[in-house]
Amino acid sequence: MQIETIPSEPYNDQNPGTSGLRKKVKVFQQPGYLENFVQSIFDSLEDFNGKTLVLGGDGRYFNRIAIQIIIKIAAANDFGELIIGQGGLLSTPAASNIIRKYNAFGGLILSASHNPGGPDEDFGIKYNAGNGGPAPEKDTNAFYLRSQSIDHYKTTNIPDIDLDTVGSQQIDTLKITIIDPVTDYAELMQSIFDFNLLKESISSGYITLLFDAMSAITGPYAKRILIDILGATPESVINAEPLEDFGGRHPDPNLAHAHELAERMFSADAPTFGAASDGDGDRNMITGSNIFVTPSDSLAIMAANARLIPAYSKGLSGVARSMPTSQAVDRVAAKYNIPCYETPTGWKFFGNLLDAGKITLCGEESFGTGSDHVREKDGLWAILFWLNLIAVKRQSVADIVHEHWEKFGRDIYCRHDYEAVETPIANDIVDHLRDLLPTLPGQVFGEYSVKYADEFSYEDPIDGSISKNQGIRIGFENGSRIVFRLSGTGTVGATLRIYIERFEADATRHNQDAEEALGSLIILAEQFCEIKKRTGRTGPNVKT
Ligand code: VG1
Ligand code: CO
Repeated sequence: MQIETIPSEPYNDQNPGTSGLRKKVKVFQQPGYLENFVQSIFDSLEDFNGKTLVLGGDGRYFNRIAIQIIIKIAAANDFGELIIGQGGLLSTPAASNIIRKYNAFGGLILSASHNPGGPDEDFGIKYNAGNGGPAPEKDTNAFYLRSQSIDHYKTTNIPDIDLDTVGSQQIDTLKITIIDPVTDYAELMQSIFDFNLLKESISSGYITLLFDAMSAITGPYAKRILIDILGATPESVINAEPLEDFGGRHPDPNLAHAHELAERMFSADAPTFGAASDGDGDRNMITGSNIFVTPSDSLAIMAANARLIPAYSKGLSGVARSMPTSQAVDRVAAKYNIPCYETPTGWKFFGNLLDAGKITLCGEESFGTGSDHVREKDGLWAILFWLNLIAVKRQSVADIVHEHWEKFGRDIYCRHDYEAVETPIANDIVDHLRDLLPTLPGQVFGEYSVKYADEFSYEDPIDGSISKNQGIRIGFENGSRIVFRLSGTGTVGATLRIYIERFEADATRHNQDAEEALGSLIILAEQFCEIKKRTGRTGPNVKT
């Protein structure tokens, strides 16, 4: 193996966002662009000589090409072993598991998650550390800093590697191992849930299910686990073949994008349980016959019932949610007297709490839930959790949700996304909101009087690091909240997310439509941020 040093010029836009570096494929295809970023990561890390790097992605367009490029750079940088998912495929949670299980130094995950794929769409890359979790901010800041002054990268003259044949090969000092992407993950799931009970519940017909893999990474995982192991019918998994362009759709599991699933679940012959996952397999959408479970409620329900699942039978050490996620899980934590942490958006902020054993479950309003079994959110894990709950409780999804609301009250919730807003307009909106904050406390808007108005800043309880500017929050005396933040995963302009919630204790009012129940807060949010006025738009692109 001959090592070559290739001169290159820095790109000024390689600042990772909420979850890695995401750009249009065309941006990644520029000469040296991917190479610079990968070399910047390796230049920022220490003591990995001879150690193992895990490599895999969600199979989107450019995945295979990127993997071949990265293999050569990793070889030149003196890694000892590369563990790669067959076909270059690994779901994000599966990659996290493999890093942990095989004591790897870290891993590179190639994905732009729920963003569309194809030659004119998105690609992404992120580094996960030895705990299996996304690199913390101090590392991603270091990668960015290095990328701004990089003047060369290292590569090798080894030929392209056959990614499709499972097995190991040795090239000089480098071992390359191609593994089945599903096996380790399926074993992990089997160690967490009651697979025998699930098999019985499915074979007896008590549970009928429909899973939409959205032509993304979870197809092979769902086929193996739900069909081969648990015995669901082949028709239970739809859009199961991973496609480079996700069939031209957004692999985003919500009622708008998973419309085939949504139609079936809200029809007369709906299965008992329906679910979907995203491009890289870390998100989940939970539905039951004629009911959609908001991700914030799902987290709270999982926390309240965790003891019914074998792996969590001893209870939870604590829970955490991202700041814009509804306060439903806080009520569960308070009732069971366990700690509840509020972190900024993005899974990297849960890592320290999970590593320190402070929390067992965590989640985000953006269809993400997970536990200490890996260091990523985990779509199929959440789905198996719900299936296991249904099987133990012998209740429908709707009954489980309604019973939870009766016990804890309902945190009525919605999120409105205004996508691809011109960046200067979006920045003006945020500046305007910042100016407004000091004037708001004490002001009364109808039934809502402002209790606090601030910009969320987080001090990590484990390492003391501080993350500022993590979203603007306006909280009311009755516990309602409006939160504004700009997305850190988009690739075009800026996306403004508006998160709105209100608590409803009265069980006779639990079955309201969220948009209606939150109507006056939605009007207030516009009054504060003026997004419609400033963009001329009539409403959000996506409501979840
Ligand atoms: C979004 C979600 C956030 C999630 C992130 C990565 O980030 O809001 O909760 O952690 O995506 O998820 P943002 O900055 O666009 O709001 V994934 O499945 O895209 O890796
Ligand atoms: Co994802």
